[in-house]
Amino acid sequence: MKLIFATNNQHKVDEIQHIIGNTFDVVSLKAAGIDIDIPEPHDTLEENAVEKSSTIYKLTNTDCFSEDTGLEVEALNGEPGVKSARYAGDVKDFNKNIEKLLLKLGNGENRKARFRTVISLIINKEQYLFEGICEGEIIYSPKGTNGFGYDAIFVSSGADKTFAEMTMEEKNVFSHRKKATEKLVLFLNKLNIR
Ligand code: ITT
Ligand code: NA
Repeated sequence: MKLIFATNNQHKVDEIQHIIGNTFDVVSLKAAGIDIDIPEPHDTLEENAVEKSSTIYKLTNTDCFSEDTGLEVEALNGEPGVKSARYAGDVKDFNKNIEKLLLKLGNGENRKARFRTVISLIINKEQYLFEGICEGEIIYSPKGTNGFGYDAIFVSSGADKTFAEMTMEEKNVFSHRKKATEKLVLFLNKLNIR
């Protein structure tokens, strides 16, 4: 079955398609021919995820899901959190976001951080949320070139390298997105949707 994934981030599409395998065909907005900058005006990942899925549902009248992800750094009171995409300014610039975060953390000893993904699914006119958390820490300077966003400065608990030094398969062993997506798949399987 086809499921529209209300995102403009191709990295997310690739990761989630890889986790889901071939049970579901994940169709990005681009692949569905939908060119829209979805608003994310809220203060929580949950509300923004719902906003994205309901925007696309209203537009297409088709079952769909979305996700909002944030990096929550303990010593920064949970920042950048919901502001992760545009932490350093209006344009989504990963390098500037990383630079700002490292500057704010300085040499601070508490490097604890977590990625949190919230998936919003709309199916049979009902809306559901699934959460995935990956605990870890922020290193002192970027390492690796794979992945996207903050991957180069984040080392997951239980790992010995950054997400940007991992293949997608390796990242998917630990990742927030993987945990949230597994819950989504379990739920769809229970509904007997395939
Ligand atoms: P959509 O809203 O179109 O889905 P986006 O890139 O704007 O895509 P978010 O609003 O969820 O996504 O922004 C979260 C930001 O957090 C994202 O732009 C990345 O910079 C970062 N991010 C999300 N997932 C990440 C991951 O797995 N690894 C590293 N950084 C990540
Ligand atoms: Na976004």
